[in-house]
Amino acid sequence: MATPEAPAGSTRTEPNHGLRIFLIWLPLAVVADLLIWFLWKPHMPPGTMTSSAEHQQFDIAFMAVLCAPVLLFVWTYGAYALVNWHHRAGDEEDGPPIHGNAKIQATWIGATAVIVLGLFVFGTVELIVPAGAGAGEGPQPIWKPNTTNLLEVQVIGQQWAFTYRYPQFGGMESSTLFLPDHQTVEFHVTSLDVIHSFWPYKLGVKADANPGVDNIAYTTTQQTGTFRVQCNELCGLWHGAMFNYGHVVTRAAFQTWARGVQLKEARNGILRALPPYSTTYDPTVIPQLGASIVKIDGITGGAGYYYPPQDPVTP
Ligand SMILES: [Cu+2]
Repeated sequence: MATPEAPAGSTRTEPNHGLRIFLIWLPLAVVADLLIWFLWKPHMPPGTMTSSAEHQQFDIAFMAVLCAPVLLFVWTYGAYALVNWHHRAGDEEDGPPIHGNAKIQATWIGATAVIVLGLFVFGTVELIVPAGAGAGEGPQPIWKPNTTNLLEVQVIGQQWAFTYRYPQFGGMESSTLFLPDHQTVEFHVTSLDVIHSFWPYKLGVKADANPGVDNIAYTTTQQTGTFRVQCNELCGLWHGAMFNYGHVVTRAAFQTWARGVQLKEARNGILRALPPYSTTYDPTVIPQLGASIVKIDGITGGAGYYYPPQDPVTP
């Protein structure tokens, strides 16, 4: 009886495939990460108009820097395997029946554990440091900004418009959101009817607008410019049309605008007709305030636009 020959694979001396794959992967990963960080990051959404937007841009870029080497490793390994380990003509052998490799297993478990646990810590820190990362934290925020100089702006969603109330300017209300530059803003987001979502994405802010709820979100402006405010919660027939534009302007321009609107609304009676400022908004109190209300242009106190889009005093 003939003794079976040892499989050819077991006698062949193999090059150090792991080292080769590593040496192909390493420069690819370094180049990809440098391109992502220095070329792509400055163009990543949501931009740098506010502190929370900039934090989010940093987070997205940082994640991309982590992901690219993983993706490139999979591609490098795949390409290397295709080139070196594909079936060759005339080779009918099976590969050697190997199983278990303590080094590869330990490397795999170690590397994935470090990545996942690292991301857990990173995500937690990034949520806390920018005071809730621009998302609504409810009426009692856990994470607050390190300043008491806050501009309060109440965001009021209704089918299908946003209006903005400024309690520090006599409770005046505007259909356009103006913010001063280099100012920490405390948004109080609420709704008059159904659930909406306040999403000025270039500000890096997104907060649900629920009726009867005061949902607080923070951000700090750091660049002047125009941004779009979009409703981000399906809220009825004209949800898609529920957007308008806001502006971050210089502090002086903001003061001029806000004082102007306050004066105008004091003069034409709107301030008197608006319900007293509170963190949640109930328009049903308006008709109770007196019969003169229906005579005030722009306030119906009923269904529909409670304070309709109009051209505010622009700075
Ligand atoms: Cu909506």
